[in-house]
Amino acid sequence: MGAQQSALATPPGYAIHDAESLRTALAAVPDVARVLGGSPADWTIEEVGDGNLNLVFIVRGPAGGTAVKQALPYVRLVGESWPLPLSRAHYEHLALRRHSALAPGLTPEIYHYDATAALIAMEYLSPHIIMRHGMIAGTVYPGFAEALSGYLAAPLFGTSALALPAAACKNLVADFAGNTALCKITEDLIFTEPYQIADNNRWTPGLDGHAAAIRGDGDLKLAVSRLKMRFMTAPEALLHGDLHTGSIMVTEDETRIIDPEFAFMGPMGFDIGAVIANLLLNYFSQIGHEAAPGARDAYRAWILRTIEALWTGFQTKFTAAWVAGGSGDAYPAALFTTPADRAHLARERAAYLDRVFADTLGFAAAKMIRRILGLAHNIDLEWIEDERVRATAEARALFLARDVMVNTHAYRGIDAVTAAAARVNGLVPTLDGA
Ligand code: SR1
Ligand code: MG
Repeated sequence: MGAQQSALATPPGYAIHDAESLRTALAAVPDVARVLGGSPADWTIEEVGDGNLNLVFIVRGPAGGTAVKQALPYVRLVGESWPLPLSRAHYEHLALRRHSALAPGLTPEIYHYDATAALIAMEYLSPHIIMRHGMIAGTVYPGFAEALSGYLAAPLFGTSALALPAAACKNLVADFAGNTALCKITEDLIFTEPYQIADNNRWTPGLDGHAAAIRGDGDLKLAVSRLKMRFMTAPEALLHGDLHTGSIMVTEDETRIIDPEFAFMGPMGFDIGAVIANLLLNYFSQIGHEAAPGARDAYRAWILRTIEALWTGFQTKFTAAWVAGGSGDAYPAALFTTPADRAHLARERAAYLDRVFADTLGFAAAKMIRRILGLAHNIDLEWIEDERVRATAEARALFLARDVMVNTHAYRGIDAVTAAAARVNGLVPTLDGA
């Protein structure tokens, strides 16, 4: 994909920062200089980005710190051969502002946005860590499901036509419509490439047969294409767009959501499915992280309970928001005034949530498959050094994902998914060359 494209021209004034140029730039921003304190010469600056796309600097001063994210004009994971628009920083800061207004306390505070430099200086979250790292270490996050279900329910409801007038929804679609390059990454890397021979694809030795089976699975290719169609054509709410456990920072008591650069108006289930997929991938990866067989069983059980609590929490909060504040142009209150009308509407809410649930499962399955057969993998699995163990974990995840995507409607509730995950985790998969 990227290899055929030419380098992206950057606008006048844009330059890729190093520590010293960033020091000079931040010194000229009073809101940031105040947070850091002291004089610029006192600040320590470290580039710590380990994501696929951007630079991330941690800047510390005598009074405090800031995390500075700068978009590169290309995909960091691949290099300059894959250009990527700097405008993603604009969409990220726009989404952060909108989401933080609807879900206060769950995103980092923004201190400064510089459109020319494609740079956001935000709150330095400490002692928070990337959730993926904590889960690899087997750390329980007791408040996570409660916080994240709130983050999902409030912005997904609050940016939908259930909460907003029609014109406001259309304006939101317009505000994010230009984020096409980031959507295209998703359209290619999640919904297309894992199902065909593609240069970007890679997988663990031992999974050749599994990858070939997926490429030859007509039912699966139809199912993922239906999901792609929904992703491309269902502007239900303002999504984060890349809500994996690398986009979530946690302590045992706090949860913060970062990195919504893939934000656009899309189907709600895409965000919910992203979180569930990443929890399930971590669940299957535990075989490669436990000190002895079974040592992480309690942790596995916590992950499955968390998945259940996440969905039920979302469902409850979303329904409550609709009952309390459904003042958007969809389902106008004036049409539902009698007890019979209200009973119809209650059934309609349940049906709506059933459809979001089906989307959630489909998107979760797609996101599991892409992390095993596509370009960008998860360290939950990648950090398993023994390739046979990693392939075993991945084959189990593929098996579950395939069934969930093709037989979505057989999964009547979230507990059916967690029960299936537990069953599949006990399977001994057949690996190539076994
Ligand atoms: C080329 S970008 C690969 C992936 O990194 C981001 O985190 C998104 O998940 C994207 O699909
Ligand atoms: Mg990201």
